[in-house]
Amino acid sequence: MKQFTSVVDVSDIDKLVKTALAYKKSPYSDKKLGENKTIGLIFLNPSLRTRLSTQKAALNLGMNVMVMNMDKEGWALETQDGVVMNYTTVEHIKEAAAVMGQYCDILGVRSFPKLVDKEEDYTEDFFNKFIKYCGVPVVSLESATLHPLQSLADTITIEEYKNTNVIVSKPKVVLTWAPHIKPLPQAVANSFAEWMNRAEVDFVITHPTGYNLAPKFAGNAKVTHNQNEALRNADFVYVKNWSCYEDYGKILSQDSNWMLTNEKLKITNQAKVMHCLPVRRNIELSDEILDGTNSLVLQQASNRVWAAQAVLKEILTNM
Ligand code: AN0
Ligand code: CP
Repeated sequence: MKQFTSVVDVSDIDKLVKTALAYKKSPYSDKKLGENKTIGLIFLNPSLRTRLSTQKAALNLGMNVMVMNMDKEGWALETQDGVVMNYTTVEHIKEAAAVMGQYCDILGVRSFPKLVDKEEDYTEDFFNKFIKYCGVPVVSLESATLHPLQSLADTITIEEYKNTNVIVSKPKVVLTWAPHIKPLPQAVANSFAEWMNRAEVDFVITHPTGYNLAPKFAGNAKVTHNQNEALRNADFVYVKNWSCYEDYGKILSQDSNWMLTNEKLKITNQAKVMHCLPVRRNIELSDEILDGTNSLVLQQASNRVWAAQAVLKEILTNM
């Protein structure tokens, strides 16, 4: 693997999942692989899980790790070409990314969408420029439109918890929109859809009208605006808020009826409930679900380490 920005960069998803599960059993089996190699983790937005799990994964492989909170500690970055930089930006991404590439063998980058200009976000303008100018392999720590390390961890979690007794039928996986008070990126939902569309699952997306995901990520998933219909016999329910893709970055609904409760879970096949975290309790997901036995949110967060370790292994062995 030369970079990890989308499922499209992965040639063999099953192999990557198996590598991750092997690291879960034996975290230090490749502790020499990353010796004398440095990864830089560059954050333009906040993070808890991505920062710590990717750092831990790199340390397990014997890598040196540098973390930079670019938004708080770096110079304000310019990304447009040909501008006269006489306003707030201090340094151009051309120099900044190239300099980071001098210090690091691999760079991880997190940069959320601005949710203002759909075209700018969906062409991954920032990420593509960063990749072009840094000159080393890049791992997405969540870009404007995708969060592949999260989706790999989610895929691993579903693999671990799916009912292997039912060989004949595929697990039913439902991605349900949930309410939120702020306009959030579509990245987690886009990415989950991108991975589930390639998995051996029956995949359904449910959301209020107006919340369609970009067709290139929703793919051939079944889409319904009837949450109950989607939840019927579900084995996994993935809960996530996203802001509108069509009416870009807008909030059209805050309908609390979309929040998952134990009552709603009754129509499922005792579904496991997933969320990438951070989650706003009793807005996106009820206390009773998060504190109950159906929740897999901690297992997902735990699998972020093994997901990142498998990805870094693939990149290190192809350098
Ligand atoms: C971010 C999002 O929805 O993309 C990060 C999730 C991993 N969440 C928030 O901004 C709350
Ligand atoms: N799920 C996830 O990526 O969490 P952080 O934003 O805390 O990294």
